[in-house]
Amino acid sequence: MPDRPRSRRPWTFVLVMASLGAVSVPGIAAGHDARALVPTAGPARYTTRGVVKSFGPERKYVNIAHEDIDGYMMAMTMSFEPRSASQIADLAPGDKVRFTFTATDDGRRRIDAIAKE
Ligand SMILES: [Cu+2]
Repeated sequence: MPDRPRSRRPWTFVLVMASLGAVSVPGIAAGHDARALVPTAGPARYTTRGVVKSFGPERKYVNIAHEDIDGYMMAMTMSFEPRSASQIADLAPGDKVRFTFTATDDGRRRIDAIAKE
């Protein structure tokens, strides 16, 4: 198999970089700024501690005051979705927990594991 002509490679590189959003275009500068607030691309998993504050209807989610999450966000209260109802069935407001969750591209946070401390 002969090598591909080298003259084509720079063009391919530009296409790849453009598809990754690495080539800036003035018209979409604001979009780039917004994305810069998201620390990682693609699903990312984090482990942290927190205090259970409240639950959503039918325990579809749990609001947890979490500690600083390195590389993700500072301490705050936010919602996390269990993967199954049994994951958070025995939790109550005020419980201290340690948990691992996955942050997905669509802004959801799914609990992978959670346990009282
Ligand atoms: Cu948060």
